[in-house]
Amino acid sequence: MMVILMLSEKMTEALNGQANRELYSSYLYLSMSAYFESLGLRGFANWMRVQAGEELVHGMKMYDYVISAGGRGRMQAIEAPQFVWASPVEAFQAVYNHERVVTGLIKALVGVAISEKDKTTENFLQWYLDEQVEEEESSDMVLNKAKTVGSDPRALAAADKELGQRRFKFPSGFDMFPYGRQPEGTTIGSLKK
Ligand code: OFO
Repeated sequence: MMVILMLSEKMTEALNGQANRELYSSYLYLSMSAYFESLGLRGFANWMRVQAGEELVHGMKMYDYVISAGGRGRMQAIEAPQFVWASPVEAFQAVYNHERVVTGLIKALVGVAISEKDKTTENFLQWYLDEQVEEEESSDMVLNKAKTVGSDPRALAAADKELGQRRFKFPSGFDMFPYGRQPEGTTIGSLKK
């Protein structure tokens, strides 16, 4: 397939940089999932693992966009995330804070698209802006839940059960493996009970 080069160098670099941050987000949430696993809170671990899957998709969606616009994906080192948190509340507070930072990064990326007069990329980034609204809302909701639960063991067990219900879903139209059909059973997000 012939691709018309559409992205400026600056735009390509900025998109590759954000794809890296999305993968970092995935890594951060996977680290939190491992933290909750270590506490025996598998529902909390599930919520974080689904979140990690979503961030991976955000990064891949950006990577695919760079390619479809004639650019080249550039892999860079992914920063090591934090390893331990003082409490579930502290971890969820960190999720909320992180999402606020990411919203700022996406807005800055929109700023690059505007300065590069790149309307197509600006439109593409609208999906990420909408996603950030959802992510800030959902992380705030879970943070409040964790605060309410505190250290009450029964409330913690109930919240763990509830967060264990979260399931991963690919965004509509997104193909994680665009090079051909994958074997059955290769879905992200299935958690052994
Ligand atoms: Fe990629 O949305 Fe959260 O960070």
